[in-house]
Formats: sequence, structure tokens, C-alpha cells
Amino acid sequence: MKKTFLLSILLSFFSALQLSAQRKPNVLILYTDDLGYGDLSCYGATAISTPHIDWLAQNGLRFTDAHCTGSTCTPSRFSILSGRYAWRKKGTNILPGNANLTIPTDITTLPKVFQRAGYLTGAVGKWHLGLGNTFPINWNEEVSPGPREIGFNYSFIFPATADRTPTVFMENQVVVGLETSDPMAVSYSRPFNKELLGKDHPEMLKMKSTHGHDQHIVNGIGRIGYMQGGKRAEWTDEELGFTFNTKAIGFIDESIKEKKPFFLYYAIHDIHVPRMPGSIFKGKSKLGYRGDAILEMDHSVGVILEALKERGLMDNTLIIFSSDNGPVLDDGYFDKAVKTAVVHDYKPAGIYRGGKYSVLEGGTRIPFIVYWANEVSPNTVSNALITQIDLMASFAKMLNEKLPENEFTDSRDYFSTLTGEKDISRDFIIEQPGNNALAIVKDGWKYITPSNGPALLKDVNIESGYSKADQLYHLKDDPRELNNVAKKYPEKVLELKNLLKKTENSYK
Ligand code: NG6
Ligand code: CA
Repeated sequence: MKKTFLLSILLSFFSALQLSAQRKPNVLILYTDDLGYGDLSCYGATAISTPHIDWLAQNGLRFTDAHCTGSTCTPSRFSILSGRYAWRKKGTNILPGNANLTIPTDITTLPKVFQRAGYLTGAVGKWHLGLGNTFPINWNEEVSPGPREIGFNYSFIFPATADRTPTVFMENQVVVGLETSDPMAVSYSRPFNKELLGKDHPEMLKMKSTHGHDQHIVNGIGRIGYMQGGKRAEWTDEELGFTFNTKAIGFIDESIKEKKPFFLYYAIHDIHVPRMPGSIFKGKSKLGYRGDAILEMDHSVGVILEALKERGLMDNTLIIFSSDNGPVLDDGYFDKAVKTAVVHDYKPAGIYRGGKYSVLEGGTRIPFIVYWANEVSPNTVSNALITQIDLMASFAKMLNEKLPENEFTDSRDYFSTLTGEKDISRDFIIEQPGNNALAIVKDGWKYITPSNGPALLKDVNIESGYSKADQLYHLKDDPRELNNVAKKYPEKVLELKNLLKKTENSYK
């Protein structure tokens, strides 16, 4: 009797050990920028083909009701990395390129969870979460705090977005290629002495802006923000994909050298404006530079997959592919996105209404694919409601890492839904549009708080979903949010309103 008991204890001990060895896969998050629900062929696009991402879907699990937390960049990135809703913290909306770090350095973050579990962690690509804690930032020395202080051992980033100064790369928080004889400075309030601006020099521009983007010029493209110096450190847009791919693979190699599993947050810069893909992609799609940027993004995914294959890592790497917010056609430059979409009846948000900036489903319902050989069943689809904010708690669960009990978090463990083992939807999710009029989704119902914003965001020609009245939609029957049933179901409105309030008040 005693012997069998001991044996069974030993067996369960060894199977736990085996599990923990098995369950320490490399983790790669491919996080694209402004890619809509309808922008991939595996999500129904026909005017464009994305074979590498489709491969992930064919060999993994594709979600139909996955959400980023905001319909713009900074809030979604803040939430995926910190496990907290961005609206809990002031100053976390779309950031200028000279903003300071928004994620507190003393909280648990997604990369810190991996570090605690013995991983080497890296951030490559777009950052847009602020850097440093001084104003102005001194770009001529290491800028801290930054990715390192929130849990990334390695970083190769650009500070904000491709359309914002400073238009330079930073490796481990130091500007790459900056010469001491040409120190750099960045401003968002006024141009520097002798700085040539897009608004005064249209003849210098290879791509004109439709709105904004008429300040600093680099590579023949007007940007938001001003910059002086650092001339030789400034990037060429056509090189961004190649540069980031190379650095992402370099980081993977470093993890092999250090004999550690890796966690790589690869924030692919495509398909955000200015869409100026590498020369081999120009003119290759039917959809102007926006489509070409999708091809470049898909190619980047292919390059990374190939690198994993060559290194024998495909079987032990969990890959997530997703986007930070919904799509926009005209986000400030004449790049033929609007015209070609009309010609091809192209719907970047799929069947959903709205897009980037909006509170409608097109704003936060995004592609989300999980690939994990031998663990996630190939060619499967999940209709479970999930949110990127849960990655932190879910991976903590996978790694057997406890999140500190006395620390606040919005992140919840849905690991078994993420891997398709279960089909359980999140209890509810909160969506944050450009103007902070929050929406809450629960059991197929969606409630949108009243707000004063315009119903149509004119510059970008996107329906916002804002209304002065309460809005309630039954997403299952009315996925396009056309039929406001708030008056018909006042108890539902009250229930969701109260849940939203309760969640807002759960952290002061
Ligand atoms: C807007 C920009 C837009 C884009 C966006 C941020 C103008 C007129 N528009 O203010 O081009 O940069 O901010 O996008 O300047 S995000 O994906 O990083 O949130
Ligand atoms: Ca974005």
C-alpha cells in the first residue's frame, strides 16, 4: 500500500517535471500595427494574399472574437505589456515621440513574468510607450527608464511611430549610429532653427500628406514633430522591415547562445503610415502602398518562421500573431489606399463597422492566431471572446509563476482558451476608443457609454460609434451594431453600466 502511494507521488512528481520542461516553450508575439480584421486572406480578404500568416492559421488556432484593448496604439500596447487598462492612467493615449515612459517600472509586466521564469526577453520594432523620465529627453545618451526597466533584457526599437520624430533606431536605449559631432534634439512644440518643414517644402516630398504630417522631413516624407541633428542616424523607411527582422533573429540567436528560452515581443512597424515598404514590395499588391505594406508584413512573418525552422525551434515556439488596433485607409498620406479599396470593394475591417479610433467592433476586433506545434490543434477556429490584456496572467499560468497577490492587475488567466483546450469566453471585455468613451462586452451584448464625439471622424472617414445616448447592441444578432436596443432592454444597460463602473472603481 505504502509502496504504491510512494510510487504514485514519484510518478506525479516526474510528470510535473516533464510538463514544466515541455511547457517552457519560446514565446513569440508578432504584433502588427493598424491591421484590420479583414486584412488577411485567412480572415476572408480576397484582394490580398498573406500566405505566411495563413500558414500559422492553417497550422494553429484562429480566433474570431479577439480584441485589443484600445482602438489606437499606445493604450493597446500599454495593456498587453502591463496587464492594466490604459484608461486607468492619465497620459496613455497616442503619445508624441518625446513622451516619457508610461508603464510604471515597479509593477509586474508581461516580460517580467517571463524573466522570472528564466527567459531571455526582447522587444523589437515599434515602441510608442514613452522613454526616460526627463523633459526634454536627452537623446545623446542612454535613455532610461525604457524597455529594460519594464522587463526586456534586450531592445531594438524606434521610439514612437513611423510618422513621428525621432526617426531613429535605438538599441538597448541608445540611438544607433548617432555621431557626437551631430547631437540630436526633438521637439513637438516648435521647429528648430533652419529645419526644413513639409508644409513649406512640398517639392521635397515623395509622398504628400492628406492631413497633418507636414513637419520634420526625412526620406522625402513629412512627419509629426520636429527634430534636429542625428542626420546619419535617421532611418530610411524602406529598410525598416529588413532591419527589424535582422535584429529579431539576432535576439533569437542570442537566446540560443545563452541557453535560455526566449520571449520576443516583435512589434512589426507595418502597416502603419507612412506606408513606404521595401522596394521589392512596391506596386506588388492591388491595394497601393497599404497593400504592399501588408505583403511586406507577411514576408517578415515568413522570414521569422524560416529562421525558427533553420534553428530547429518551430516545435518548441508558441507564436501569437495579432494587431494593436483596427484598420484605417487614409491615416494622413496619399498612398492610394482609399482609391484602391473602392475599386476592389475592399473591407479592411471585414464585416464590422468602424475601424481605428472608433468604439465600434472594427476598432478592437482584430486578427489573433495562436500556433504551437503539438499543443494547439491545427486548422482550428475559436469563437471565444478573448482580450490581449489577459496574456500576462495566462502566460504566468503556463509558467507556474504566481502574480503577486497584493498587486493590482486587470489580467486574467485564459490560457486554456488561448490554446484551444477549452472554449471559455472571458467574463467581459472593455474597449477603449480614441476619445475614451468606453464600451463593455459581455455574453454577446455590447454597451457603449454616451459621449460628445462626432459620429464620423472626418479626416480618416471612419464611423466612430460615438453617440450622446446610451447604446446597446446584441452582437450575436447584430454584429454591425446597427440596431440600438438600449431602450428595449433597460435592465441590460443598467447591468453593463454597473459592471463597467465597478471595474473602473476596482483600482484607485
Ligand atoms: C494620429 C495621426 C495618425 C497616426 C495616429 C497614431 C495625424 C493627423 N494623425 O494623430 O497619422 O499617427 O495618430 O496611430 O497626425 S497609432 O496607431 O500609433 O495609434
Ligand atoms: Ca496602431
